[in-house]
Amino acid sequence: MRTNYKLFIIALLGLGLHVQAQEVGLKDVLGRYFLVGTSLNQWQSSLRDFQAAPVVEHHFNAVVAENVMKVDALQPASGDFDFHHADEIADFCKQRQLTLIGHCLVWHSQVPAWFFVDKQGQTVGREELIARIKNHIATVVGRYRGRVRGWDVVNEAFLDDGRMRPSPLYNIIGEDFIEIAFRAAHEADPDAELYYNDYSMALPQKRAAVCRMVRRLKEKGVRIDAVGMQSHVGLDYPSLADYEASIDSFAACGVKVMITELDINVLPNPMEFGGAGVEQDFAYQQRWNPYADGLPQEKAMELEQRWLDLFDIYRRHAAQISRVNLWGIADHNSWLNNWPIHGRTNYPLLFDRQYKEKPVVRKIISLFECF
Ligand code: 9MR
Repeated sequence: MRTNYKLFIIALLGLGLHVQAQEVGLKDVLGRYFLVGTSLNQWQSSLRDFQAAPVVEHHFNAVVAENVMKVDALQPASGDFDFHHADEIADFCKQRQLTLIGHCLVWHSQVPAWFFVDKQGQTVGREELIARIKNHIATVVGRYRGRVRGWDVVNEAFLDDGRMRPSPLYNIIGEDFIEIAFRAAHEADPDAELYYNDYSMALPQKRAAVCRMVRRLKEKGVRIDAVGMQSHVGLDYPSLADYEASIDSFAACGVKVMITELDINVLPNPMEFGGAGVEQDFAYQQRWNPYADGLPQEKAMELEQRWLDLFDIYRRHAAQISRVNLWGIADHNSWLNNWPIHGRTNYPLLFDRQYKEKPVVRKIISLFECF
């Protein structure tokens, strides 16, 4: 009887410990090594989607605006800035003591049409475009000085083969636009960290091109603190070896590495698909949307293993990494339900469509607990 009683107490204690362990959030454990972030859409940061905030508070210590700090949101018309939604996310972070990361100052995409044309509708001249970039950066970075820890200054300037992307930025200004943007951001907030951010960063040619750029900026005395590997990955791409090699290469250039937009695409895709270029758009066919009613057990296991493989890399490279950031909280938030094919059901994030954590969250935490 006495033994049974003891066993009962031990079981109760065990249960207590278990419940306590369940309460630890990602940031409580992984946060010992790097920032743990998520992107937020405007419904979440304005609390219209009220389910997101408690998850953010429990699991994350850093936040990025998914869209509201991009050029089209902030300066829809020339000189006409709209900070309403960006201020909302800045307040969201301030109230919860979350680190806010700015995304993004210079990008070829999500730029309003006026930005690259003059009053006659012709391609804008080099000096005028430089002036527009400088003005945008000075205004935006200046406004959030002291509130944004660091900025994705330039986003996606390279093609996957390592050549410069032939965007209006490059075509009109030349590769100098990168240096100009970094210098302008530093001038507007000398304390802000400055990052270069891109996708497909495990590709050797792209990795080499970004390393060359980082070294050149550093030689010229231009501030650059980190390289962001977006990490929109699939179940079987990129290879873990290539991915790890990129972390090592960027770190060897003397910058920190940030995993900035992590998600895992579990859906089959057309052969021609690749990278994360938003211009890709394929017609919907049933065969590209096989898991509309749920992920089969086998796929779920494969997905879980992929998460653990990635987080094991982050664990082993923790000294080189300063932030791991998910691109969204829950599966229904993800852009991957609509890209590169509209209207699919994808499972790319760590929380399900009810904002419930997936079992892999505890496994990731355990991985770092025994570190
Ligand atoms: O997730 C963003 C999606 O809501 C937008 O429609 C899209 C438009 O460009 O941008 C998505 O975020 C992108 C990020 O800003 C830069 N890297 C690629 C991301 C996914 O496209």
